[in-house]
Amino acid sequence: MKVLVIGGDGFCGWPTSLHLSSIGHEVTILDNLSRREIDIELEVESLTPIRPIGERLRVWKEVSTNEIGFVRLDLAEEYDRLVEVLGDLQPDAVVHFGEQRAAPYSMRSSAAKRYTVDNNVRGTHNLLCAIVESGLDIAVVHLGTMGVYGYGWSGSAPIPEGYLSVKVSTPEGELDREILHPANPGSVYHMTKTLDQLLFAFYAKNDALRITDLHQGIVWGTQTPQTILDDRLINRFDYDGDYGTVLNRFLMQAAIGHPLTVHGTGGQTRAFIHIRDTVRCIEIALNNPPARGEKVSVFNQVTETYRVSELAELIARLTGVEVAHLPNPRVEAAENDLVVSNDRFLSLGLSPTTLSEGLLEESRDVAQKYKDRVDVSKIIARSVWRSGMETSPDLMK
Ligand code: NAD
Ligand code: USQ
Repeated sequence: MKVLVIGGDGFCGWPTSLHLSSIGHEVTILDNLSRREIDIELEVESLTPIRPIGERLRVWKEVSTNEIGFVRLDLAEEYDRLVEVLGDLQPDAVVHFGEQRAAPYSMRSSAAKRYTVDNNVRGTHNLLCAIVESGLDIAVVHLGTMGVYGYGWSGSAPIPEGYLSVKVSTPEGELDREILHPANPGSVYHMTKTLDQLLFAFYAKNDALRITDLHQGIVWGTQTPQTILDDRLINRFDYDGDYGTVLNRFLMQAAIGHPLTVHGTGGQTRAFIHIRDTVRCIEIALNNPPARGEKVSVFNQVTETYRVSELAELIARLTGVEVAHLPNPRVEAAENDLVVSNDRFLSLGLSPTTLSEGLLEESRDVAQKYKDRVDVSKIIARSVWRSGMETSPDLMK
């Protein structure tokens, strides 16, 4: 299959591109390298020393003999070139990772909020519009987020995969309906993913585009069987307060003896997935696209759920590092339960990589190896989400 991987230089996109290339797909990466520019803006670098994209691709060719193409293009800004690229490459599928993906970054300033909306919503719309203009039958696999559902909305009922069955009372009796699960984003970033969902629903209905939306949990880990083949293929590892996600941050903090930065009581429950399972899920999604004319196919791309405090206790027990309870800079419920249905990937053969202590050690070793690269001043999250107005806790559910 010919696959265009948008955002293929990023944390999920790079290992996915290598995985797809290693199993015989013809891969081209499209990326504007904005994530590398944001590192410069934030004056922080990936904990792991990632190589320039050209070198990454040369090394992959040396190691695997497979070639991956590269197009530097801004999905949100360069519509006409995008149409040309689709026409030239004629891909069978596009995997869309190309968005600003950090919730704290999206909340740090008005400029960051506006950039996140402009970049993410325009980018997704440009892609859908360009596919229609190309006249090609290109399947889309998009990386969405568990955060579109909100947390704890449905109590102990599992969050379904995208759609909710509801009963509508009418004077003639009850109607059975299936609706998109209500959206309840917790940040401007998460809000852009809920807007993406509407764009997908419209283009599936109006133009019969074949679209899969993967509602992914928090990704942890660093290496996959391909990125580990050569140091120059190493994946990125974000640890700073804006881009670092909770489990990888805790692993890095443990490696340097920094108290684990739990926000509040750590009562927030979130869904997780290892990067090795992310790449496998994309492969499964590519192999199982919806048919033309079908509704958007939604998968919950998660393997486990944990409370933040549980993760901190586990890592503290393994490493002896202290746990710090910091004031929560975010506007989020102090505690929530989370039960998620992930039957679709399991039924298609995903065998989940659970958070066994062995894998935690592997990630801890990466953090240990590169700990001299840590800038300690970048660890604490500085993006404060509160505008001073108190909201009702009920709105957080
Ligand atoms: P990342 O920031 O590491 O990678 C995103 C890539 O997209 C970067 O290389 C960036 O340069 C590129 N990009 C951004 N805007 C672009 C544009 N306008 N044109 C072209 N390229 C552009 O992020 P990631 O962690 O790899 O996440 C990838 C996707 O998966 C995102 O959409 C994110 O929302 C989703 N996701 C990530 C996680 C996670 O824990 N990392 C969890 C759930 C969902
Ligand atoms: N948290 C801490 N301490 C930290 C960092 C985070 O207690 O040092 C807490 C946060 O307050 C939050 C939880 O951990 O309650 C998760 O935070 P996170 O930064 O790991 O994850 P989040 O902001 O939700 O975003 C990440 C990715 C995003 C993806 C999302 C999946 O950056 O791209 O969409 O995970 S999900 O959370 O399932 O929506």
